[in-house]
Amino acid sequence: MFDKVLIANRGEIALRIQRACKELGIATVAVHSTADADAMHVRLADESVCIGSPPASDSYLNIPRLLAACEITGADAVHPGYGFLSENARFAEILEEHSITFIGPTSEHIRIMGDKITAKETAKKLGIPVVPGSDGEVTSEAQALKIAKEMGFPVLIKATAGGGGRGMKVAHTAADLGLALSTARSEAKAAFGNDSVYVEKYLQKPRHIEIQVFGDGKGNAVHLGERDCSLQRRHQKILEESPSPALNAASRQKIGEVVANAMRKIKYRGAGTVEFLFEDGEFYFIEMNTRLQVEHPVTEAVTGIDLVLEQIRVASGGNLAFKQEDITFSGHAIECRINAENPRTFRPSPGQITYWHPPGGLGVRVDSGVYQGYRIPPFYDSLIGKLIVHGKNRNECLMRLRRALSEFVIDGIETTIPLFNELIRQPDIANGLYDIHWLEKYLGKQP
Ligand code: MV4
Repeated sequence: MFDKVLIANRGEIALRIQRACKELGIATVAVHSTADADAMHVRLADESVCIGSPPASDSYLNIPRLLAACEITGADAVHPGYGFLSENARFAEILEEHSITFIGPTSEHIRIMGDKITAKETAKKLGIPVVPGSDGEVTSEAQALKIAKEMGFPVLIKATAGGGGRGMKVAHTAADLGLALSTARSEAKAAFGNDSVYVEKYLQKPRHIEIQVFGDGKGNAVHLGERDCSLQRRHQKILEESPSPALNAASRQKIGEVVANAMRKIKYRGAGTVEFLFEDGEFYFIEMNTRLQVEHPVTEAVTGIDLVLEQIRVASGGNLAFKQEDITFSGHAIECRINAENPRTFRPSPGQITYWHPPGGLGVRVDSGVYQGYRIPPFYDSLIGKLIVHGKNRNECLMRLRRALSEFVIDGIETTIPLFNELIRQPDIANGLYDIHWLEKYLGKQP
């Protein structure tokens, strides 16, 4: 096992990782920018190193400075959390070259899944159902038109280097195709420095359902059920739940087995998420995330498995602690992302938290990196906490969620809590009847 883990992240996830390290008896190193000197992750770590100025490029994304912090502190492993360098294959590779363990998959697995065409090809070869579309890159309008006519409109042009929705363009008819292609290309070039695109059948009312997987890098792998992340705005997830209200036990087990088998074949190591669109009872692979995700506690709540602790165990060479048949799914969990934002405009609302009273009680978990008196800096994303509620079924979970939200008091800044108070009273949400467009439609209809 590791002696000392450097946590290359900030906020709630840095604390989450510290907790797992503490339980394993591992010392922790926090790194931070000058804007984060007073952050909770710095206060609670065994050691901390200031690595630069507020912009992430000078601190949380700066590989030479992170390496220096490892060297100064003698850390033998790095946990990247989510975002920042968590899916940077080069970072994983550099750490290995310095005999420091990257707590995550191999750089090769990160690289394969970072390129969406290679990811899709890999998924297809492994027997995972994918969205119908072009075989690889599309370079001309004539080629795109041929494919579009074969599968029928509408089609979606996607950036090969994309992900998270950037560089996507819909073409509803052949007349739209030229412009969609050139716009997608130039947006991809601007955003990723790579203008490669591919074409897919556009699914018009899917749900976003993702399967949590976990492997030990030795060919043992399991699935830990799904999370429904369809409630999102501008590709930012707002609320996630497990199990998905749209799945039955048979389809859950079937897709779970397909994905777990694929992970066994590639000898995947650590936590991963295989993302699908789900429409009319069918799953369509879109992407794989080779990291821990923000919404991982939803899976922890229904499986009882500590995903971060297991990530650390397998990264240090341990075997998978459970077999598929050992995993049982219990009850229902919902996570609400508490952002420092105006709940209508979603404009960031940094500033001082003058009062902080998180909810508690049975089935209630709050993961957060803030405290009363803390001043939220304006430089990073606005997630300040997550409320995760568990119940024996969806109804009990919703009852507890309503109660927990009513207890949560945060003063001094605006937060998304009022939005959740509204959402859980909507019949479509109460009944689990929502697709990926529901939230934006709802927000568009509100005064
Ligand atoms: C799609 C799609 C419809 N059809 N692909 C958006 C982000 C990226 N992960 C994939 N995305 C989509 N891919 C096909 N073939 C619709 C989306 C999409 C979406 C997906 C998941 C969650 C929210 C979304 C919001 C808008 C569009």
